[in-house]
Amino acid sequence: MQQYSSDRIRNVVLLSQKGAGKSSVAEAMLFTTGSTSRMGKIEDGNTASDFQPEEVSHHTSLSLAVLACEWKKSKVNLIDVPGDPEFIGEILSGTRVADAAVIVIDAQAGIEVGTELAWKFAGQAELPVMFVLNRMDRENIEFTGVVESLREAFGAVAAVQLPYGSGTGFTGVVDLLGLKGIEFTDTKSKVVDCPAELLDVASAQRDELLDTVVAVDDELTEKYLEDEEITEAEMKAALHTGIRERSVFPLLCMSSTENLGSGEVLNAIVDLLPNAAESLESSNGELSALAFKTIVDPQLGHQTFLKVLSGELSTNTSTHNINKRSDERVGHVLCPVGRQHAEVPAIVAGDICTVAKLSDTLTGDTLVADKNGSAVSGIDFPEPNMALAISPRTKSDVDKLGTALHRMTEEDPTLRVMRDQATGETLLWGMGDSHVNIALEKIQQKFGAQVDVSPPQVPYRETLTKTTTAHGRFKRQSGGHGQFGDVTIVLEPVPGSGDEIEFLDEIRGGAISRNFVPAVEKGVRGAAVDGVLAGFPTAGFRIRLVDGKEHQVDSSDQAFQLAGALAFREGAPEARPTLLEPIHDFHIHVPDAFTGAVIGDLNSRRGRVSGTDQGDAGETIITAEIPLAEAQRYSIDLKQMTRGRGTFGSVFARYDEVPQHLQAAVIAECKKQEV
Ligand SMILES: Nc1nc2c(ncn2[C@@H]2O[C@H](COP(=O)(O)OP(=O)(O)OP(=O)(O)O)[C@@H](O)[C@H]2O)c(=O)[nH]1
Ligand SMILES: [Mg+2]
Repeated sequence: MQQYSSDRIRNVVLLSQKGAGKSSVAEAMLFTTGSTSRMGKIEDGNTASDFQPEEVSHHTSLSLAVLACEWKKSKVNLIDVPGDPEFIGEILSGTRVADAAVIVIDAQAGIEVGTELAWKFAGQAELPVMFVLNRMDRENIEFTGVVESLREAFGAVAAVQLPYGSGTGFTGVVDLLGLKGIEFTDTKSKVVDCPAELLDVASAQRDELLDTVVAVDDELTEKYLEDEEITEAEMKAALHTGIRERSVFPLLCMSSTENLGSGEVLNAIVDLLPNAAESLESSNGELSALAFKTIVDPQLGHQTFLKVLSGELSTNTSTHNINKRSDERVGHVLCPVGRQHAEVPAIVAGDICTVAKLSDTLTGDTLVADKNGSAVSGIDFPEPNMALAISPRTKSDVDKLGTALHRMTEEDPTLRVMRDQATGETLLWGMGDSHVNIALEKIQQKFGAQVDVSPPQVPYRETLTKTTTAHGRFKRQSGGHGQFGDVTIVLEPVPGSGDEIEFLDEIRGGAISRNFVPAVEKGVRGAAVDGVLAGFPTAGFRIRLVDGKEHQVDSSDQAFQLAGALAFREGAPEARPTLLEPIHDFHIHVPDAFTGAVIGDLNSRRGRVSGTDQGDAGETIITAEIPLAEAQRYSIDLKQMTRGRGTFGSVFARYDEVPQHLQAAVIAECKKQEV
């Protein structure tokens, strides 16, 4: 691959509803540009983009892929990401390093949930947008209708092409900028006169396009109003400006699987979308490169995707990871085309490459020339919101699972592994059921670790609600030395003290020696770990040690510890023990239309809505408290309720009493599991 200057580079992220055709669009473009010698198919599992085993078996993209190709003396880095929003980590990495987004639309389906999300992701990253109406090889496509609905939803969408027709009729397009026909022949295209039968419609559409385009530039508006001729070059220049400013969004047509129109879309990417030089974050000549994706290959080791944001990155360079404060040696600099790589001597600011075997660098880190460099803003990944408890099936799976989890969390910042201190479970957290299930599949298939999976246990607690005096005596006479300890304690509820257990030594007159007191405390606290209701830790109370007896010879720490434990076990059932459950604060973002349904559902989950606010356009933010026991599957349920449009985050708030009428069921369930 040749070397390109920044102004000859385009970084384009492909976004869409899952399955609209992003990877197929990229595949067609690779073939058209000559990067590949044959076109792969999603169904055959041989596309350049979806090469990971899970992508091949599921016929879908699960991981970001960069596909570099050369077109019209420029380099186009196509960044193909999954359409499934649960793989948001990949999507956010892609939008962070792209300079523009191509939103692919299934021409037959029109605007789908994923199209709205794609628009949102592009907007959040302030990316210029180009729409590509894909699947034009399907029959009966209502081109004008789709364009109208896009305009209604997204504003100044400007069709720069008019398709000859759809299905077998999609044999060419009218280029509305030049008002000429472009016929597709054998995957190449031929410029012809605009077909006579389309001339009227095409002229009317060109006028509409002109209306949108001239609005970008005051001088052009004036010319237009004075009926002066506006040239194709002037239109292109104004379009370019409008696209950069996100005030115009061009639209083109293609069929990726038939490879019709991909050359025209590539032309538009090169001619209309901003180049990397226009999008540089810094004009500083010093090296700074952002790691935006990490692949950990069992054989090849770490492979890091970098976008050079300023300066230049050459092969065999010493760099410094400013986040980790460690030196990193960059060996070969490679331009990725899916799993293939072309080696280059260096890449310039604005370009993307991969490098192998960095030791400390992970996604989000910045590499700079030396210690004086500064970090660029990384990627803001959301917190995962769904967990499953996992455990190795056999001893031989323990190490394999450990390796798998370590590598997979390095690769995917939205995947987390945490040990729940309260339940002792290992929890695998992800962005939803598909995300977590794909991770489980990788654990088993890629790393060969068999795991058992279950919903996470709710870390219930117990507490005491009535002050009770309890007595514990431990006495054993066996041969020589005996064991003796005798204590009286008062168990006193301390509402609102959370997981605290307070201990007060109120022994007066030396009923038991000072040095046995810590043993009593240890005994009571130890017994409280297994609550008397259902075995959950008991807390939120005070232990007052008020009396006791000791034996001159037979008393020991051990005997007093056991006496303390016995006193707790005797007293706690009398102290009206009750069950507590974790309550989480939820922030739920839903389109306005779903607010009622989501709030209704919260009520059925014992949720308490504390407020509703207006979020981004057309979106409501609901804040609510929900008991964790009712929200374990919320990510799946919210997705269903809102047809994939809702998102949420949650944090632990506090423990609350489980309503009395529900306690018996929880206790029975725990007893069943113990058996
Ligand atoms: N008829 C027709 N089918 C297409 C076209 N483009 C893609 N497909 C099919 O649509 C399906 C999904 O295509 P992909 O390229 O995987 O779509 P994607 O947007 O990358 O999907 P995700 O990665 O899952 O989000 C595949 O079965 C493709 O063969 C097209 O232009 N015409
Ligand atoms: Mg794909």
